[in-house]
Amino acid sequence: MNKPVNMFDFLKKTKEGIKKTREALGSQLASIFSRAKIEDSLWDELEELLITADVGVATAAKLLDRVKERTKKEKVTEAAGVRGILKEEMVRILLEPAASMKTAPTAYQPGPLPAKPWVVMVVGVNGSGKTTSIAKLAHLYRTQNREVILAAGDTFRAAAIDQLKLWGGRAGVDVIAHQPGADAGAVAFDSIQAARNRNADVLIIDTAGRLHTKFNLMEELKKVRKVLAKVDPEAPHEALLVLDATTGQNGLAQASHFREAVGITGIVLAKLDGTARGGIVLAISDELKIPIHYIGTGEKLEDMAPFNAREFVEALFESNQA
Ligand SMILES: Nc1nc2c(ncn2[C@@H]2O[C@H](COP(=O)(O)OP(=O)(O)OP(=O)(O)O)[C@@H](O)[C@H]2O)c(=O)[nH]1
Ligand SMILES: [Mg+2]
Repeated sequence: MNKPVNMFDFLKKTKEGIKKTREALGSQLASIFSRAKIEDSLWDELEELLITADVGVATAAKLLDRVKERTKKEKVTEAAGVRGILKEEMVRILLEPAASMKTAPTAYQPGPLPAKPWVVMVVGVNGSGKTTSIAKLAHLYRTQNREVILAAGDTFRAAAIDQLKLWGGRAGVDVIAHQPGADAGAVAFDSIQAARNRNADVLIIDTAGRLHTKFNLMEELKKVRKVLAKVDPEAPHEALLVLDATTGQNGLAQASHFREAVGITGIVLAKLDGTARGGIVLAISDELKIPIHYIGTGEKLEDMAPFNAREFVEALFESNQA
């Protein structure tokens, strides 16, 4: 069993993971809210800051509209009061997608999973952080002593199979793989059979991020999905889309293709530590309406935390009190 996780560690990881964002936003937020009274320039400065932080033009406008409305309704006159409302409205936007979707159990929580094997398919464009995130997830499941099997469904590159095996070794889990160039559907079929035969708790399937055309890629993902469903009509129980936080708004456009092809249930936002524009979480929640389940906070096996909207927003504003 991998060392159990402590919820406090997750908070620490979240704070470390958004260090760059906090550094970029903290002093500016402090200066915006240091004024005594609310004036027009406060709203302009806030909007500009949110857009710089990658919140996105539409989401920033929506957020500020809600904050302004409440400020008026609640007769708030101090800038400090606006700060509190802003935090609450940010949390609200971040929680909205989860409210409209079936929530999946999280990897680090104890207790039995609703299906055995619990099948997780992981998709995303090339280089977004899929393979690394799979290893991190496997590690989280292992902290609860669950038997995990990984499937090397990215058969497109030989190096991808070796990379997954390397990570599997680090996380202490087995990898089902075929030869490079093999059919990804066949790997999916073998892996779900193997997971059943071995009585594994969790099966996580890596997929290719790059094929000759986007059409081929989406067709391959659909096929993997279909093969899994033949063995277990409920599978995959989760389809996680890995987005690279450093690509910002550009990453959002990709999501719709993956959503159509595989029906995304949640997002893993990788490389959040690599950007000062962590406001992208708000754009993702508001524009894609898909809940963010996990954030990637570094390159190591342990560098992943569950996404907690309240903690995230608190951490974002914390540097501002220093
Ligand atoms: N700093 C940081 N780097 C990360 C994180 N997640 C992944 N990376 C790095 O991003 C790069 C790509 O990660 P991979 O896991 O190989 O991405 P992939 O989506 O599997 O890539 P392909 O298989 O080529 O499509 C690697 O150098 C990782 O170390 C993260 O949360 N933080
Ligand atoms: Mg990969």
